[in-house]
Amino acid sequence: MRLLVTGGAGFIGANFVHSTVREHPEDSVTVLDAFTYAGRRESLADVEDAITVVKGDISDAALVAALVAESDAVVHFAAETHVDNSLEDPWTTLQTNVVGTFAILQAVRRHDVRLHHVSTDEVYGDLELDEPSRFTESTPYNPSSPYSATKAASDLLVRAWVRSYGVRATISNCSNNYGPYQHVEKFIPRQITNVLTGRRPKLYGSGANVRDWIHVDDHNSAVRRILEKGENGRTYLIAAEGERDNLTVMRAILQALGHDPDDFDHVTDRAGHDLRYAIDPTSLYNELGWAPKHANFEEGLRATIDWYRANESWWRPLKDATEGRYEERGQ
Ligand code: NAD
Ligand code: TDX
Repeated sequence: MRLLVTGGAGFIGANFVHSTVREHPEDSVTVLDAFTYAGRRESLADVEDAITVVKGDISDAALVAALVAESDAVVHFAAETHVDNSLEDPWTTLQTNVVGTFAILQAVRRHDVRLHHVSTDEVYGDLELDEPSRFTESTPYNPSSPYSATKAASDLLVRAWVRSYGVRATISNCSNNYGPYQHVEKFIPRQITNVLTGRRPKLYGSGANVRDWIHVDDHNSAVRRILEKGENGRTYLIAAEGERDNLTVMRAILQALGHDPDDFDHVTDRAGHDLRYAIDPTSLYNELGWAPKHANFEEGLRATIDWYRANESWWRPLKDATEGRYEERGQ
């Protein structure tokens, strides 16, 4: 397959490129990435000789059309992905997530190329802590933040292009990812690198908020399975039964790093902070026979901590600027 991977220099995209080069050497991979603050050539250094990297914006219709014309499938990861940034700068988020996805859709429509659109469980809004139900493919969309609203909009565009124009596309909505190459603005790497740089970790609010954690390699193996076996027009929910509240994850990180589990600061809560995400992944398990390989969260967390310890040269250049932005917001 000739694969076009948008956002391939970001966290999940770079891990997807690594696993594709490793497990599918018969594929050719072209990365299209704007190299925003979140995209890094260093994340692709190990595979740079095996792939083609194009620097460009997914909203650039002519560039996207030219690249799509030479591809068999597009795996669309590129997005503005941080909720806190989207609250501060909703325009950039809307431009990339909505207009960018529109440009991808027009190109795959014109050239009849298969698309897999990578989305998030945040489109469903949030759940109560004690609610027995979890998100399924039929849960109504109810996004809370500029990030999740624009991801929801992009999903709806994909559905409309399937129905109206016969575009061959699938969508996946995944829960919170963790693993190597995740930007230090995100919860888990932020706390690990705070400890490693002598800063105190920062918890929003009381830490009661629940996220449903999945290892990035499991997310990507599910994306690959959907790309190969998914039914056109379908939405698949990806998760690995990994619900944990933020306080529990915070304490696990501190303990794994040999610190007192209460050695952190409570900081200003996020505006509109979603309380709980939880996905029922049964239909993906049953229909596509997929299962996670890294379902032990504590083990995956320890391996991720080891990766950040061993790869300071990757994250160190990002750290001070990221913490500077958080400081300005009181977070
Ligand atoms: P990330 O922020 O680490 O990477 C995003 C990448 O997209 C970067 O390389 C960036 O340079 C690139 N990009 C941004 N704007 C662009 C533009 N206009 N044109 C071209 N490239 C652009 O994000 P991530 O965490 O790897 O997320 C990837 C995808 O997975 C996103 O669509 C996100 O919504 C989705 N997702 C993420 C998670 C998670 O926990 N991180 C969970 C579910 C779904
Ligand atoms: O310093 C922090 N302290 C803290 O308590 C940060 C950065 C976050 N948090 C909390 C907020 C959330 O409840 O931790 C939780 C996780 O926060 P993020 O890492 O910002 O992730 P979240 O907002 O849950 O969204 C993530 O998962 C779904 C990704 O950023 C999205 O792109 C993805 O769609």
